[in-house]
Amino acid sequence: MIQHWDLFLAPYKQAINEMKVKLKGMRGQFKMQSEHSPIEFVTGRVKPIASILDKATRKGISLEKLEDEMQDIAGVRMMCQFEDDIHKVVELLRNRNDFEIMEERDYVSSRKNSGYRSYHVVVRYPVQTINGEKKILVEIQIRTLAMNFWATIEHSLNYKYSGQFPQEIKERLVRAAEAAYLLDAEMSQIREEIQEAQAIFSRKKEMDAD
Ligand code: 0O2
Ligand code: 0O2
Repeated sequence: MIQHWDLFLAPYKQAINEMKVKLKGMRGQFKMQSEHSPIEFVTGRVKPIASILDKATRKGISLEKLEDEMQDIAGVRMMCQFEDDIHKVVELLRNRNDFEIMEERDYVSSRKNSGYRSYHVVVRYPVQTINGEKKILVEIQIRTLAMNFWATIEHSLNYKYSGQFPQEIKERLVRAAEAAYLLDAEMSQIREEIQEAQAIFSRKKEMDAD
């Protein structure tokens, strides 16, 4: 039994704070080089105790095993403008050596039945404490702004209906997820066309200068 939640959750809080600084730092580096940043913004949270207990009951995880078996007590979210950026962010994470990737779950290429799309990377992040190093599981969710819009609203409706959506709402949410998917696809296409136009324009400028 966990007697002191504050003590148990302290390294998770530290991990989130440190990771947010590091991941936001990557965005800063892209900006400094005047490059498009595949990272739009980063958020993080430690799961509230009530949600930890709910999930433990739902998944049959005993409290002694929370540390090893609940992967999202610490959660970081990275939002991207374009779907392509998600893969760039995953690659950036794979190339880092300040944490170890344990698992990847790709709900971008195969969405969940609910309509949920996102790329999940579970890492083991070492936190330095006064009692030595402690490795913490952190779930990083990487998604576009459109995927995040859908997930945020679906998540809040979930609370209202306690996860038991009427069939009609379920179908509408799947249709809304499809609309978010089309929005991402359209934005990517517009972006490609702008990039092509820019490339043609700069080639023309170079030729005119010769
Ligand atoms: P709720 O209930 O969703 O409203 P800062 O240090 O100022 O940059 P701050 O204030 O610590 O940031 O918050 P941050 O990091 O910007 O965002 C925390 C938010 O993360 C939460 O807000 C949620 O919107 C979001 N979040 C919720 N669930 C998850 C999750 O599973 N994983 C991740 N990574 N983020 C989540 P609230 O107000 O805590 O919660
Ligand atoms: P929170 O803090 O309320 O967001 P499970 O929890 O059984 O679905 P598992 O195996 O723990 O699944 O991992 P999964 O599905 O890869 O990731 C779980 C987290 O992904 C959820 O955390 C959500 O943040 C997000 N997620 C997964 N499916 C959906 C979905 O259909 N809709 C939305 N909005 N988010 C989803 P929690 O536990 O719900 O916590």
